[in-house]
Amino acid sequence: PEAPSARPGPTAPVLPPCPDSPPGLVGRLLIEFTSPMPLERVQRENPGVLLGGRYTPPDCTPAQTVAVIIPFRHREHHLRYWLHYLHPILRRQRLRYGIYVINQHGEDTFNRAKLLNVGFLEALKEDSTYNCFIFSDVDLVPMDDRNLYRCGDQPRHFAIAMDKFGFRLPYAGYFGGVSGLNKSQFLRINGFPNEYWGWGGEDDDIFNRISLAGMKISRPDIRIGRYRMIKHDRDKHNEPNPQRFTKIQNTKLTMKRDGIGSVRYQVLEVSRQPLFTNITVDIGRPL
Ligand code: UD2
Ligand code: MN
Repeated sequence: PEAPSARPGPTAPVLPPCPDSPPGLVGRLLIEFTSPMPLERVQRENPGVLLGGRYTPPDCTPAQTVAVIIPFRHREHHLRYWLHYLHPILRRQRLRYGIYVINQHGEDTFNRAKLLNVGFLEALKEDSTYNCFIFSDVDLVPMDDRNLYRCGDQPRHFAIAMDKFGFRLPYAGYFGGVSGLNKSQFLRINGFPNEYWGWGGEDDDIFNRISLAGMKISRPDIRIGRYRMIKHDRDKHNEPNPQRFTKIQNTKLTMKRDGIGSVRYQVLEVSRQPLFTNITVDIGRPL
């Protein structure tokens, strides 16, 4: 019998590693949310995106595989803008990525951080090679494509200069909006809290977990980490959580028992759409 060839055949070219600074970035971008954004148009403009919202650069081999996780309920109109702006940006950044929309089933109180935990586990079930997890609100679009959606040797905070905060960091420990952790950073903090129901506090708890684990937040330059948030009213069933102020005092005690190791949920549907994977999940309700 013939010895198997060690060399890749002509159909499997070995691509060079993707460069640290991708060529062809645009820099500052014009972002607006006025003209309507039909999903068919977004699909037409992104023919290179594969079913489920997966993409791999055609010309180089990325060092990481990135799962973008979006907590979601009843924001279809925001999601269309997000997909319209982000797919081309992530493509120019030469990322290998997949988009996961984690849709909370039912009308009980919203729980952003628990949905993000679900996204981490479910993305890994889809593809065990994911090693970088970017957690993004559905209504946040970067205004500069040099804000690279990658993980580094410390947890990363991307959305540091938002229009709604006058393009400044609102406070030093702010970690909301868009953040990124690699797999080992995420596991080191036992993931995110599952017990923040309703609006607020969960991002500060995550910041506390990172500090308590001895890690430091890394951030882009303030001129590059700029974002637009689609203007919106507070959603139904996501009222400010009155327990948030006391809960964030207790992260040190709660993070050991409450996190990725204790998350309970039931996946109701996984559906691979042309531009994203939708995972509808029952995460229960506050005790
Ligand atoms: C801020 C933070 C956000 C989070 C939140 C408090 C910014 C830009 N973002 O967002 O990261 O810490 O405060 O919980 O400061 N969502 C739905 N459907 C709902 C409710 C929420 O899809 O019914 C998702 C969606 O992805 C949304 C995100 O949760 O972008 C955060 O909720 P928000 O946009 O209502 O809260 P906001 O803008 O004050
Ligand atoms: Mn918002």
